[in-house]
Amino acid sequence: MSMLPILQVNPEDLPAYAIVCGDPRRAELISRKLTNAKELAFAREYRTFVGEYEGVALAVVSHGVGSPGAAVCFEELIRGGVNTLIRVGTAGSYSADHPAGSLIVSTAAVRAEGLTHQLAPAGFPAVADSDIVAALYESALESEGIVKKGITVTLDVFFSGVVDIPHKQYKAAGVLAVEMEIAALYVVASLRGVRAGAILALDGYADSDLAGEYDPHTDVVAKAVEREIDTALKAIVKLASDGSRR
Ligand code: R1X
Repeated sequence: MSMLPILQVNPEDLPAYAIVCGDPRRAELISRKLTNAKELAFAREYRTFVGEYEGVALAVVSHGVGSPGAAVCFEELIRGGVNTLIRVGTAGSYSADHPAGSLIVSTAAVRAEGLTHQLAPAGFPAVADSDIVAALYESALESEGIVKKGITVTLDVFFSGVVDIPHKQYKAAGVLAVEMEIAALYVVASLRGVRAGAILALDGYADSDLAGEYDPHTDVVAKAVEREIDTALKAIVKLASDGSRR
């Protein structure tokens, strides 16, 4: 197969496992935890590394902000042979029960964005792979700090306009956190027959009753990001050692 046109990566260089994250700098940070880490490409917002963690080959790829751009990344990785994708991201919390610095494992995402509605019919679920959820949650419990698993919501909007986003309804329905890419990841993975999951470090509140000034650049958030990266890497090792599930 020829070069993936947007990621600018040769599919032959891609392993089965990938950690995906929004920020190209975070991809580099994660790659430092790998042995034999190698940068394959940095095209637009998509920065691709490969390497090994405890003997398991994986890619680390940044997907940028927002579902349409992120979906381009997910689609090309899957075309290139990746069959297990874990998003390591940040999100805003809906509850003081899980403040900034906590982790959330997303079991499913509300499709409150535009992209997946151009991919799949209304009512199609954006749902995580249950083995990935279990591996992420079990791994997170092995480290100190809050971790919850449940439904998250994926929006297109970051800075609000004049339209009311029904945060109160999402919160009342038990949604844990809001971010901008998971619905795309889960729907693309389902349509293409691969497995996906996501873990989020909370970096503030999405609920206006709780929100102060947004500052994701704190020690608490940095520690949570470090914890979710280690959790995702451990989860990949668990998944790779349990070949019978696949
Ligand atoms: O998913 C959201 C988006 O990628 C979370 O953080 C970014 C915006 O700051």
